[in-house]
Amino acid sequence: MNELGLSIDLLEKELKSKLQKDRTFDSGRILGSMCTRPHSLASDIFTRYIEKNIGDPGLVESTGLLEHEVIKMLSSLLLLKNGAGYVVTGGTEANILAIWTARNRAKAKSGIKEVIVPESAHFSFDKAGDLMGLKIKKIRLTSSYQVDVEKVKKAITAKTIALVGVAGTTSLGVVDPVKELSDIAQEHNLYFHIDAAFGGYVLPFLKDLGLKAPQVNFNVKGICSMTIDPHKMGMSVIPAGCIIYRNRELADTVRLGVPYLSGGENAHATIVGTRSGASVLAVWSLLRHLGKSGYRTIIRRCMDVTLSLAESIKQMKDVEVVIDPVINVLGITSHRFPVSEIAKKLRKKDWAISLFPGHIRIVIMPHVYPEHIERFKDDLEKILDELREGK
Ligand code: 0PR
Repeated sequence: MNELGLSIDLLEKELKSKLQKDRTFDSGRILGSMCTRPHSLASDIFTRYIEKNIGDPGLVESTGLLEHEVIKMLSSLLLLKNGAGYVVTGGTEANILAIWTARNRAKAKSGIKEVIVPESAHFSFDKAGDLMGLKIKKIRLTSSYQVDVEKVKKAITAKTIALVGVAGTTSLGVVDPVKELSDIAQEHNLYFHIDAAFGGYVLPFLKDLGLKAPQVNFNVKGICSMTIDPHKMGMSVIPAGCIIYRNRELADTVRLGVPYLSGGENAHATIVGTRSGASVLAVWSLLRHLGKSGYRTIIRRCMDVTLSLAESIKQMKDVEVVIDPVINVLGITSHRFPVSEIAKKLRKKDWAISLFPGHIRIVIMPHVYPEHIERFKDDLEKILDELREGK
């Protein structure tokens, strides 16, 4: 740090030049992110209330009440009446919290406890396992990329404490057979968590759009908790994830008393201490402003673009879709050329795409418009021509 500070003008110039390599969502080149440019209302509210720390609830009592309202609104989207939960930093924190809750619920079990997750589960479960000394057992997928229920059954032992299902997988947007998993969890008294970090804001709207929508909500009785992230398809500002528990008792399993904070007799049940109240207010404002109809409109547009891109890929030679998209996540593969080569060439043409083993993942977020996809398809055709010519 220098002794003397810079003027704001100079600072702004320096910062701008130092940020040159960062990409922006408005460029239309980001096709591999599950985040997007936040809705302008969320950004406005976030900046306006930036100072609020919901980690000291006594200071921001009203924000605390609005956090309850957020949980109530998201619970009702997931068909739950008396849910409990928190706005957290993202899907990772929500998933770690769920596993922490499962671990505490099964404290009496001795030895290294086991958590069963699909092979497609997000790496936040590996983080949870590492942090808590748990064994994360990964179960193979079926040919439809859902977790293999028979293999789940076989993997259960006396040490198993939790079962995880994904509603909108990171790599392909697939939804696991939630009802079957729920039955297994209930039969073996296992904690059952659904990671709907991405799918939670999409799946509830698909039926009204005339699309086939797997049922993922708390009507499935074995579900103990769900992750649903406002900073993904919720279009809010980073950081905003959410954990919804079926009831208060489950949420309190990881509750820790903090008596010295203002307001007295406080408690924390999140991993993070100081928490952004502005984030809570941004999420609240968007839910109130957009309502179901607003979100449905956004999702309709994302799904239209996704389905039309999937159709175009099917028409192209030498590339295929991995599966028909369930939500706005599309996997592109090729039987003729290595996908890693295609991905390399796409990145060279300035497309920010994700490469998974065997496929390229495209996420059609609200910042992706048809004209961007037209450019993407042109580039993909050119790349395929190059590869055919052995370049
Ligand atoms: N659960 C699922 C199903 C996810 O896909 C993700 C992240 C998480 C949990 C974890 O959420 P947080 O990242 O909020 O902790 N999925 C994205 C992914 O790995 C995260 C992401 C977002 C990656 C934006 C890149 C990016 O630009 O692809």
